[in-house]
Amino acid sequence: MSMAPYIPRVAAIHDLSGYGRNSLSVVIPILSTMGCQAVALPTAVLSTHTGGFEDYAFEDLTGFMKKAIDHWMKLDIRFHCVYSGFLGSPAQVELVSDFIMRQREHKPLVVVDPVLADDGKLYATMDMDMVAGMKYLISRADVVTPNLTEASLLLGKSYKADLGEETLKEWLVSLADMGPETVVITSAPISGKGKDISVAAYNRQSGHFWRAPCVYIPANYPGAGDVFTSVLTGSLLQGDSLPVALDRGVQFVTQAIRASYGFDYPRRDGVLLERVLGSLNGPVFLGSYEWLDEREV
Ligand code: PXL
Repeated sequence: MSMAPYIPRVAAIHDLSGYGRNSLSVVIPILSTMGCQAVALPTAVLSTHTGGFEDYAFEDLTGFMKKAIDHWMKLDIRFHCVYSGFLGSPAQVELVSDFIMRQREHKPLVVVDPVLADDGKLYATMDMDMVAGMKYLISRADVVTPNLTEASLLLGKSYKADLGEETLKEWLVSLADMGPETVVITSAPISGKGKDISVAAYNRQSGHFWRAPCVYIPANYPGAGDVFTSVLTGSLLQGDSLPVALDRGVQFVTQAIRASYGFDYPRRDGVLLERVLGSLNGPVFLGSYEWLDEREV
């Protein structure tokens, strides 16, 4: 037996938004708690995230990223996973895509969270060039996790909060047709269930659709999507199946929002991750995922 440790090593390609519980500030603690080595490749540094703060300081790190990737390649560092999120400029798409190709022989799990927008609106630093870049980048991914707004932008469809189950499935399949084997759409409404939302997923190889429903909590916290995708990624790297990984992601985000919602503080400060992080270490109780349907493959 080899004495080298087996710890999944993840290239975590996100920004560092100093004051804010999002991006690397949540990706690193979640992956570490789930037993993965998070190797950070910051895409930009900010004083705060861009959701609800003005006049934030923003430094793009495209030049640094190139040097860091070249250094890692020279050291022959091999990654079990490449996980990208918020990118600072369209030029970074090329760098990340090139890095994925250079790691290909080690067969990393490539997770791309195409961070662009939410609630029908682009984030402050995003534009249609970044949308075009993300369309290209998802073609290199194994797993993608757009929210409903990002899914509409990637597909060039108009954003609609209530799609209906059949259209949601069409969107999942169309995104999979763009390259990724697994597509997860977050914040997808459940038709006929009031304000309840769910996370819906499709795997092209099996033809299965899955859904993990979440009870509605009237609170939108910036960074919740980063929390979800980080738990999903950690879970897949622990060897869980797709529906179990969805379920764990949904349950953890729900728990984090519940731990936060009863307190009076600005939502822009994000969920109280510090209060719930430890539960990622505990035994897994599977709550709620549903098998939706399957397609002929
Ligand atoms: O959580 C996504 C995200 C990541 N990074 C920055 C952001 C946001 C969302 O607003 O502003 C800088």
